[in-house]
Amino acid sequence: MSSIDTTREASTENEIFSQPRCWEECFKTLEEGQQLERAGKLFSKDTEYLFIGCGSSYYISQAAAASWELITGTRAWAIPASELLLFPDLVLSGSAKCQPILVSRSGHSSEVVRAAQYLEHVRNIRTLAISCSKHHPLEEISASTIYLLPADEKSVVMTRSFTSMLLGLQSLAACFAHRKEITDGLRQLPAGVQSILDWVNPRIQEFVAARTFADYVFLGQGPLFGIASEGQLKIKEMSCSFAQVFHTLEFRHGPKAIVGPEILVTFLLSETGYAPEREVLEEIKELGATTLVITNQADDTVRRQADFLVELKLGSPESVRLAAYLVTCQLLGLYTGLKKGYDIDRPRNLARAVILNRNGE
Ligand code: F1P
Repeated sequence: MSSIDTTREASTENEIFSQPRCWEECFKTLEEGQQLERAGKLFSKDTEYLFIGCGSSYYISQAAAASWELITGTRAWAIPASELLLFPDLVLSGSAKCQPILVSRSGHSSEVVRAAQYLEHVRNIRTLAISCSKHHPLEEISASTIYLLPADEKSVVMTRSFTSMLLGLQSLAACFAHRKEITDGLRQLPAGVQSILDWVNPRIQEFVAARTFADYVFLGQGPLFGIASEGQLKIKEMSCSFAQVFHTLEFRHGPKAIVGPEILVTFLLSETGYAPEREVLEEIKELGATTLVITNQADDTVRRQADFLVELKLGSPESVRLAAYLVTCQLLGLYTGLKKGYDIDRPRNLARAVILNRNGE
């Protein structure tokens, strides 16, 4: 199959495995439409960048804001759209000029649409949106929209749309900051992650089939905190299991009270914080947890402490490896949900977007 077939029935599983091909198509649409250069025209140097979204799109915003600072050196942060709607002065208090970037797969999530209306019409601030579809209220309100149509999904659960919009925003940062090595690193990801998917898939299926967990903890620092947040959401959405997220070193300060062999603790080990994060891994393994570790390169200590180890072995700069960390978490959610007999394509209590009526209900 050469291009992405979005006409077939919802299939979260296919959408997870389509990611490397989908990313290549998204990079093409960004280049062909000169979308990054056009979006960059909205930006000026003395600006701070505010990433806004809901659900998975809020976690994209967290990872994108951290990547943005690492790649461009300019201040960036992320908030859920509801914070801007309920505490606008708390969010927009600073004196510095702020460039809002609104993230939404559908462009229909009411809180994100209302955040755009508030910024454009009340605060007279020009906004940039990024989305995987067209013809929606967000594009009508935002000054400019980046489209990643190949990444759109039939499923309720966001998988390739998450990673594609994150890669799109990292590409925008690299373009804006003229960081060619980052752009090159991003373009190498599809091939690198295809081999990771091929290696991880049969092994994580076996791991999930052989063990049952009462609770799931995801740990990550810096730009990996947004990815760890999405990892816990995938377990919740796809398997209706309890799952929590913490900054890795924060897990010591109380939450480790829950640790036992029935708890799966997933470590997204960064290169920058490798040594202190590894110490937490040793300590939590000592307390009896079952551990899943994702890292770029492991040493013997990590190899000994991991019940399940994924080494990404990617040559690209650390800041652009984030999407590669997530695919294992997506597969963990998928196979745990299937094992518990859930219909992954029709997750309990969820819709593709949260659309509220006028009274906000
Ligand atoms: C955001 C979102 C999804 C979530 C669910 C409801 O949608 O919260 O992250 O998984 O599907 O909608 P969007 O604004 O990105 O379309």
